Amino acid sequence: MDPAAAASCHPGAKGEATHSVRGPLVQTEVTEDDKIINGEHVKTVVYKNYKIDRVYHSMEGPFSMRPVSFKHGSNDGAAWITSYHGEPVDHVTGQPAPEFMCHTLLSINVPERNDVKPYIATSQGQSKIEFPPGFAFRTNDKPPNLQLVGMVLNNNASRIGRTVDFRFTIHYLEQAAAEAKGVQPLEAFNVAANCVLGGGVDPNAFACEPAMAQSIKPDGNQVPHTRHWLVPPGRHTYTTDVTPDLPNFPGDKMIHYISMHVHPYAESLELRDKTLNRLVWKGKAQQAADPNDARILTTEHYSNSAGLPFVKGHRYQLIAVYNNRTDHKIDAMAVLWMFVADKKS
Ligand SMILES: [Cu+2]
Repeated sequence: MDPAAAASCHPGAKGEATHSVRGPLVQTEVTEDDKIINGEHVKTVVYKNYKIDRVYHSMEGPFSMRPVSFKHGSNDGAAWITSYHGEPVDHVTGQPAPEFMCHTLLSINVPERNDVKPYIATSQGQSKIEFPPGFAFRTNDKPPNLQLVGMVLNNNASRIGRTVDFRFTIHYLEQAAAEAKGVQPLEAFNVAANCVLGGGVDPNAFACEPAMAQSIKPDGNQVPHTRHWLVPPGRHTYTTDVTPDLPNFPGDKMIHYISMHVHPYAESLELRDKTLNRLVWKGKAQQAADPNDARILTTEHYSNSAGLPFVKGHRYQLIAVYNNRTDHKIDAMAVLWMFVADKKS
């Protein structure tokens, strides 16, 4: 399998890559542990010694991708993940180094489709996903297909000559414990801003200039699309009808967790129920104050046991706002990572 394809950062709802990498795949030293702390299974993995010697824009940085398993999963490999924390840390001090975060992923290879499907992702602005009480993401995937990915970003030239590790901490329950506690399983998918490069008009997308040639994909009508585009200076709103990319669930669902993936200079990302003309959820991104410092400080997330309705058959729209405060074009993406469960009647 082409490692570049395998490490595609942010596949769409149907599993296709939303942007592909051109960064080098590196073999790092790895330490791993899987133990019980306060009655909970805790898996830790550290990928060590990523050398950062220059600017790496989105998807250009060195990355590692290795199989992962859960020692205390059930016989069929099932592990119920209650929280996932993935972040770069300084190799020497062990302190978080969020400025070097492109993304981390818990993902699954789908060899028969030569594809990768991310389940859980963190990126600059949020390094920890903690599902609300009573909910967990259940995976019964095993190595070699279940993988952890860590990728470096360095948008700011002044911060070169550093070494970082990627540290993953995953809390999980085994099947019997999840059943005993009545934990509800979450299903993962994502919705992404999608732009059209020309050659046709797609009412679901907006027109854009692509950020990377590698991430351009033709749609069913051979119209080139990308989910990794360039934003000119100034404030811009990008609207995508994400309905065609939604999973075909058998019925209504409830959304219990949403996290954002955006690039520096993003202002907000919102999901709207177009059928009801109603806001579902809106998250904001907080940026570094200095317009020359391309860095996200925080992104908002949604986490709630009660949940938000996700209605089968409704049309959904994603609205991304970028405020490019520089004098040059910047790269952009806009993805919402969604976790849904069956609606309890
Ligand atoms: Cu991205």
